Amino acid sequence: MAIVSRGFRGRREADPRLPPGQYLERGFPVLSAGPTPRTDLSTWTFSIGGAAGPRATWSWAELTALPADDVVVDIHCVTKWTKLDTSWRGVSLDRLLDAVEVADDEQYALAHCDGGYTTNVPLADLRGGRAWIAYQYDGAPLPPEHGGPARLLIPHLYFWKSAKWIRRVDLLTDDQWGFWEKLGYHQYGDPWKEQRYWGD
Ligand SMILES: Nc1nc2c(c(=O)[nH]1)N[C@H]1C(S)=C(S)[C@@H](COP(=O)(O)O)O[C@H]1N2
Ligand SMILES: [Mo]
Repeated sequence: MAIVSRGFRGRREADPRLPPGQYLERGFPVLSAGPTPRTDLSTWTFSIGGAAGPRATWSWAELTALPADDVVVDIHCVTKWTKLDTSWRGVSLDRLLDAVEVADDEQYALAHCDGGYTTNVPLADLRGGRAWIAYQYDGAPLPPEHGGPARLLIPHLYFWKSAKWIRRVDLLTDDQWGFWEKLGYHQYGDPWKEQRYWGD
């Protein structure tokens, strides 16, 4: 409207790709709850399993030999930064889940990482071309501080769900909360609904 000055309007104009409460970040902040673990690629494995143990395990060579996707996505951290058009290469969880038997009542997943970090996500959110085990960022091996050798990438949820240094995903019959979820972060974490903390 005419009474709104150009400067005021300029600051208030919302980028449609920015979820509520988020600001644009051009750098790539590092957020880690502990030290950066280092794992030898010759012994590194990634597994999908359940309460009774692993059902499928891939070595580094096996994982990186699988057909991979190149994805360009926006990422949203609960500390309010959003980074647009980040580019990754990784194996889709759809492909990896195809290799294991999943019981009908296993509707939850809990990701486990080197260093002990965990995060929970409904199994459905790992399917549908929405989640990857990512091992490249911007055309180069994923740097250790950003989760290399490999991390979970689930860009439609707040970035704490994108577990760095991922080693295992367990399929569970009940929703077991992960590291930040137990400390007050929302159990689901949809940035478009601003599900930051318990009760949001
Ligand atoms: N293993 C592990 N994964 C993690 C974290 C962590 O501390 N440990 N931090 C989470 C949080 S809160 C965010 S915002 C992103 C940060 O990823 P980045 O450091 O690559 O920006 O990683 C997520 N994954
Ligand atoms: Mo975060």
